[in-house]
Amino acid sequence: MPGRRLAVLGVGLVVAGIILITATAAFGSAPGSLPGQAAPWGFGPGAMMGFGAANVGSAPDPGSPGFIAGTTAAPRVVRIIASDALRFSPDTVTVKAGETITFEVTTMGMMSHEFMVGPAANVAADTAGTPEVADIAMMATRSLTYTFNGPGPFAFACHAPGHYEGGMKGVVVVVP
Ligand SMILES: [Cu+2]
Repeated sequence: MPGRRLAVLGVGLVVAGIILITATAAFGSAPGSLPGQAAPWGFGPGAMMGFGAANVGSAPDPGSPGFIAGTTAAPRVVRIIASDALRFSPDTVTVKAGETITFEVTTMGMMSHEFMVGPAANVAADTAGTPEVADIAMMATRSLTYTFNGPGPFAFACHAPGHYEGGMKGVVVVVP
């Protein structure tokens, strides 16, 4: 019966369409990203540097095309991944003197991490009062905004037990 075959074909096309739409939606939000958050590994704005690049998802840094210095009104976003290997990626962040940066720190892995940023000596010593976000759990993102006044040196670190000793730290390079 030609009529029945056409009806079956029609249903098949609708099902194929739904599958296509679902697949597109799945690709649009990277695994691990939460609703309303930009994907930490970059299908969002700034992702053109490619999967696996250290600064995926971050705004252009000083010296890169499109760089806009962060201000207190409009901080520049730097995305950092914290891993089970006790590493931050990237582990070197370049800022312009006086810039305000919002660090968006995402944990990729099972371990919870912390993110402290400030004068290098205070970060190394885990000095009370140094800006910090804690309990960044698996696939969670927490942000911390900091203004880099003065020449530094500045650093960042995770002071979850054993992590700093395991090498979980990074440096902030200040350029004029
Ligand atoms: Cu850690």
